[in-house]
Amino acid sequence: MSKEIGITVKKSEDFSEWYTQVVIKAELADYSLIKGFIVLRPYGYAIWENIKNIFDRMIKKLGHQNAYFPLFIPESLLKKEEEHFKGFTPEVFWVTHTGDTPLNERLAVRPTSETIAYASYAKWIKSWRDLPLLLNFWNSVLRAEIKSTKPFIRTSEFLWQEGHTVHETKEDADKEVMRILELYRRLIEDYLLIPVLKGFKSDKEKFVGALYTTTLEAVMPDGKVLQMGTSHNLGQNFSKPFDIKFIGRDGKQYYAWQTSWGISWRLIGAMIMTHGDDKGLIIPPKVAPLHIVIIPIFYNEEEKKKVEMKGKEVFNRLHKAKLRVIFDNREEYTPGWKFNEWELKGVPIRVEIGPRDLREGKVTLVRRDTSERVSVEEKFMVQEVRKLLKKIEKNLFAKAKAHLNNSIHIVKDYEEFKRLLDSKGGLLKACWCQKPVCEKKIKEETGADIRLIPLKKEKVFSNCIYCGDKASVVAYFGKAY
Ligand code: 86X
Repeated sequence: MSKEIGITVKKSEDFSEWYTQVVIKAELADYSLIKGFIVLRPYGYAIWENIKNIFDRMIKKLGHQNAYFPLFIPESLLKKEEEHFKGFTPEVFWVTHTGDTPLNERLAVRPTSETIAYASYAKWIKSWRDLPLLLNFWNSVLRAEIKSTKPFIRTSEFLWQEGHTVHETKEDADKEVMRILELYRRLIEDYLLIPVLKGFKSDKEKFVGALYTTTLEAVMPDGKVLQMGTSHNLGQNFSKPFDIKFIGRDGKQYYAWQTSWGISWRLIGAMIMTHGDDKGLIIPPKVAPLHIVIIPIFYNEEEKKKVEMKGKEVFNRLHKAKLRVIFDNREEYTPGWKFNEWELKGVPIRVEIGPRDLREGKVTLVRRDTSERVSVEEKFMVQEVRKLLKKIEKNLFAKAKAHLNNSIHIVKDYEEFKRLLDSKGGLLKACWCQKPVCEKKIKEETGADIRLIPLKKEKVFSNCIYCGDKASVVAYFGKAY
C-alpha cells in the first residue's frame, strides 16, 4: 500500500490529523458538499448498525418500544417551553417555504424531539394505566454547528437514539434515568471497550429543561474529555407546559414525570480515538463489521489452487460458527497490500493461509492489536479464534482503563490545577464550594468545566479549589471536545 493510502502521521504526534485520516482512509465516512455534514459510508454504517442493534435489544428487554416522529416542528410548539428554548436558537435550521410559497408558520428541523413528541403524549396519556410510557426514536437531528466540526464528534446532522419516557412518580423517573445510564455504561464499556465515569452534571452544565442530568464521560488520548451519553430526569418541566396529565390511582389528576436520554454516532468517534494506532483503526470485536479477514498466500499456480480451496473451506467453517469473516482472494492486490488495508480498517484478526500452513494442517492467526502471530491446528481454529477475540477485548479494555486511571489527577491547589490542565489535560478531581461563580471563573480562566460530580458523593479533601471557602463536593473538571 502506498504512503498516501496509509496513515501518514503518528497518533502521538498530530492526534487531530491522525483522527481525520483514519476516518477518511478507513472509509468510515467522508466529507460532504455541505460544511459540517458527513457521509456515513458502508463500513461506518455497519458499525453504527451493530451499536444500534445492541442497544435496541437492551431497551426492548426493559419494555421500550420504537416510534417515529416528524422531522419538522412548528415554531410555536418549539417555543412552548420558552426557558428551554432560549439558549438554543442559533442552532436551529428553519424551513420557511414550500416551493416558492412562504409558510404561515416556520418549521424547525428537529434538533431533538421533546416538543413534538410531548404534544402527542398529552393526547395519549389519560390514566395511570397508560404509564409508564417507554418510547425510543432512532432518527437524525440537526443542529447548526458553526464553531468547530469533526467527523462523528461534532457534526450538524447526526444519527442518534432519543428515549422519552413518562412515569407516575418522581421516583419512577429517577429509576428510569439510572437504569438507562447503566445500559449506556454496559454498551460503552462491555461492547465498545471504552471505560467511563458516571456522574451528575452541575446546574450550569445540565440540560436546562431537566431537574437533573446524568452523564458518562471518557478521556480521549489527547487528554480531552468526551461526553458519551446523557440521561435526564425532566421532572414536570415539560408535562406542565405540554399538559401531560393523568388520573392517578386515587382518582385525582397529576402532572406526569418524564425522562429523556440519548447516545449518538459520536460513540464511533470515541471508539476510533480510544483504540486506533499508527496503522489505523482497531475495532472492538463486538461492534466490528468483520471479525476476521482470510488472506491466501502463494508463489505459483499450483499453490494458488490449493490455498484457494483451503481458504474457502476455512471461510465456511468460520462463517458457520457465526463469525463475521471475509475471504480476500482478490488477485489484483499482493498479500502485503491486503495486510495494510485490513490493518487500516481495524479487523481484529487476520488468518493467513500459505503453502507451509497447508503442509502442516495449520493456519496462522495474527492479532490486530498486538501484531502477535500464532500458528494453530486447523481443527482447533474456531475455538482459537474465539479465545483470541476475548483476549483482544481484554487487552483493549485494559489499555483504555489504564489510560483513564492515569488521566485522573487529584488537585488541591489552583496553580497546580492550571499547570496539570495545560500539561496533561484529563480529569482534574477537585473540591468545590458549589457556588456558580467559582465554576464560571474556572471556565473563563482555564477553559475547563465540570464534567461530572460522581454519582456516589466522594469525600471532600480540601477547601474550594477556586475561592478557598469550605467545599461541599468533589467535582471532576476537564476540557471538553
Ligand atoms: C438538549 C436534551 C435531550 C433527548 C438529550 O440530551 C438526549 C436526547 N433530548 C437535548 N438540547 C435541546 O433541547 C436543544 C433544543 C434546541 Cl431548540 C436546539 F436547537 C438544540 C438543542 N440541543 C440540545
